[in-house]
Amino acid sequence: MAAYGNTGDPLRPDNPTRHPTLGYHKIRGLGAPLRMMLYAKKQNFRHVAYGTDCNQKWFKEDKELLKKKNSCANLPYLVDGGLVVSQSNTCALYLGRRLGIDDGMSGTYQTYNHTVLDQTYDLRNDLMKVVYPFGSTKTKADFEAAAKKHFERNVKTHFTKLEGFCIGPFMTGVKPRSGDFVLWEMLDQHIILARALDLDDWLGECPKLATLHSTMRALPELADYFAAPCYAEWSHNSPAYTHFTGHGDMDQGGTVEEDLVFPRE
Ligand SMILES: N[C@@H](CCC(=O)N[C@@H](CS)C(=O)NCC(=O)O)C(=O)O
Repeated sequence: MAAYGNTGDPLRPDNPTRHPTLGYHKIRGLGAPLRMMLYAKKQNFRHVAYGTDCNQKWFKEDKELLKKKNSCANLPYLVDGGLVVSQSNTCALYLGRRLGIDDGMSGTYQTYNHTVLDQTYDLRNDLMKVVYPFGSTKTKADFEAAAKKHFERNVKTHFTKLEGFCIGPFMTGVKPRSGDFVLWEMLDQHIILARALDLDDWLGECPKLATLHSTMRALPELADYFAAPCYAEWSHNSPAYTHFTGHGDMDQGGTVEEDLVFPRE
């Protein structure tokens, strides 16, 4: 079913730039670490962020085009030439290789990095049951109690595991790897959520994770990313459904399509 190989960009057959495209909802969510990686490496890219017109623009239009190349097409996705990549952790590993972020890791460290991605995904899945009404947290009235329980149980468990797994200052040592970008987003969302609800974020118990978060936040190569609307202004979760956007009630607005071209040093 999959049409592997470099057979032309399905979204933009006449794409003259050869820049990869990153597509995701117009929220932070699973797309944020991938944006961070592209910004960190000053990789020019076409940024597609589906907004309130997502049903038309993603489900009826772009998804149908991408499915012809990759039946697993989903949000987030990357299109790089004729290659369509989906599943957020696969996208992170793809960019890790494509951008050199994961270069030079031995097989052992690649395996550790993969563990970081999967452990972080377990944390993310637990968080989703709290911030969206699709699980047991049906209403906004249930949200605060559910979040408190989430920090006391899930966050404590996942952070403790990750703290024990962290070499420092980043998860597998001196350089931030793909797993660090994905973990950073989850740490940051939890810090902001804890602050909003006046809860303990557990980072006091996890000094290595706290250092990882603050070290990455201070990296000069990420300054543009932290100033960009996709980090500073967009909702953590889909505003139409979530109990927590990170910015109060907000209007997501329509789809954004932009070519991000970074100045060359
Ligand atoms: N396990 C997948 C989950 C992907 C997923 O659930 N994507 C959601 C947004 S977070 C979506 O709206 N997908 C669009 C679709 O189903 O076409 C991943 O990590 O990428």
